[in-house]
Amino acid sequence: MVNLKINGIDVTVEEGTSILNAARKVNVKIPTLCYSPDLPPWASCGLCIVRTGGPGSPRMARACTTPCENNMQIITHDPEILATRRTVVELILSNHPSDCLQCPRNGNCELQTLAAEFGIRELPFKHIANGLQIDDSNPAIVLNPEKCIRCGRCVKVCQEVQNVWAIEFLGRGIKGRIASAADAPLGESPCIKCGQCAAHCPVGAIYERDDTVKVWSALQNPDVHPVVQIAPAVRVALAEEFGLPPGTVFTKKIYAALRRLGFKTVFDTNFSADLTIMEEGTELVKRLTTKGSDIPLITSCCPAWVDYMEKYYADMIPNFSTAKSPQQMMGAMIKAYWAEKAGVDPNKIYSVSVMPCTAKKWESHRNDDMKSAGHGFDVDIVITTRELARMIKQAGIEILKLDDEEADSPMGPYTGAGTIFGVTGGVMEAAVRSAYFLVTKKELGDVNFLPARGLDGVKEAEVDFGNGTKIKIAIAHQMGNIEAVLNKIRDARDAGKETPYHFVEVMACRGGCIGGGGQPYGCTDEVRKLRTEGIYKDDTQSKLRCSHQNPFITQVYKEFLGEPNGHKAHELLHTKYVE
Ligand code: HC1
Ligand code: SF4
Repeated sequence: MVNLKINGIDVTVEEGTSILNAARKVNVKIPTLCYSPDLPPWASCGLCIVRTGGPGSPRMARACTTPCENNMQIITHDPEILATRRTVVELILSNHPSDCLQCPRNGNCELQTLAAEFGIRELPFKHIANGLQIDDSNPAIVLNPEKCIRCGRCVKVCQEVQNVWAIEFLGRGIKGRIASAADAPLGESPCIKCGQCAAHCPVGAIYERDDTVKVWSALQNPDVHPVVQIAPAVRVALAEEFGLPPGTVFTKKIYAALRRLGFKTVFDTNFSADLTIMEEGTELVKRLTTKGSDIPLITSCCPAWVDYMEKYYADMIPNFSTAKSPQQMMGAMIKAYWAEKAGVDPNKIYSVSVMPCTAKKWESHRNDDMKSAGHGFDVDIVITTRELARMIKQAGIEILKLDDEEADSPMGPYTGAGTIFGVTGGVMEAAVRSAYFLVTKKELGDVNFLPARGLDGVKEAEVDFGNGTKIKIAIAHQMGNIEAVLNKIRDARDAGKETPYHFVEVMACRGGCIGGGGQPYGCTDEVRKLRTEGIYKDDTQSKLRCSHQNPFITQVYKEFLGEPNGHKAHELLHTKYVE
């Protein structure tokens, strides 16, 4: 351990702890712009300078990259340090547009907050505009290089965390900027639309495509029947936008707020997650029991992962589950099944989904399979958790004061298995709960499948069905962790050896969808853990915890779909992939 003083307060930290994190331990906040707990520190912005030799000492260091040493006397705030930080902020502002009122990050921009905290009223430096154009060629995210402060967070997360390398630094000095690889339009880059760059950008340089105006106009059109679904992970994060802690399970208030916004029918993606388990679980059991099948089966409900696999691992397309994602299954069921049942003209339905994810915007229009009900796209538009929060605020809805409401039937009620889709390992755990039943015709005693849980980048386990069937599984989340798993599968296949896994779950974002690129800002592992706890709380509080037990799932198969993996299910609920 290392002992030091920070502003005169004794601190003991583990060796290797940065001054920045040691200061946080004693509740001293040192300002930063380039630092994110998700990323390796790289001392680019210069805001975190501190004095390391006690009051008045000339020894200065950057707190984010400097490890604590015994007997250090850190001073984090004095007039000279404050003046230096102020100059750093002023220099950044001199090359940054001052249109805060029209900026997508107005009100939650880290630079704006710093400018307010430093009380900056006028700039001592000449303002220099770069004259760079907005790139809105990507279906999920928008890049405004004019607003880039060159903190590097987006580049680091895209390259080092996601291993995609869709964006990079171009130019030097004041001409330096972020751009998509080779300066091509972002829509033509290798970007997989995960939105992690937007989630980590401290300012308005990369943000989700805003589709709220389209939703508002549908809600105001008397000829339209607006229907909405909400994803598993939205319910444990939206409350953060209204001042409640991460992990607050907010489902029934969200249903109520959606009706106040004008949605006539409110469904829950958790229901179609249960449906996905029926389709994917059946597909798994079929592949395990049919000689010559492509094993492992790999999950396909994460669209950023689908995009990645089509771009980089197209030889593994046969291993991909053909089951559509819960979002797309719900879209198809709304227009093909529910419309007729409810006596609503499917051509008048405007189907909105609220997702923690920016890539879902792309998924909804991915190919013609997404028009399976025959009435335009099955999901017309996707908004993120952040966009829904803005809509609720614009409408003046005091969500905290609303009475709880239920979703509509039959595609609202869900089981605990549906809700855990929102965390890494959740699809696997939900599948195991039902696959056990499908294989053995017996219910699992303890449905908690603990090896699937937690933030380890790759989790491996064996599932014993107790009837002689044992399968090996792997769960990977955060794109950068996936290559190792895929290469292991590919190498075994190419060498004609036995597959290392039978079933693999992949989610592009760290922690799964609870850490999605469209979730409220400020997602760290601490936040991920709290949102995850919220998801498991929702699971354990559910009366039914296995998808096959959902009586409304039984109903839709009986009334409409027939058998899991049957003809109608294939038409509506399955898809194809292309190289
Ligand atoms: Fe997800 Fe899924 S869990 S992909 O993470 O399979 O976005 O929440 O909606 O579709 O259900 C996201 C979350 C979500 C789908 C489900
Ligand atoms: Fe990279 Fe994801 Fe951002 Fe695309 S959306 S640029 S893949 S971080």
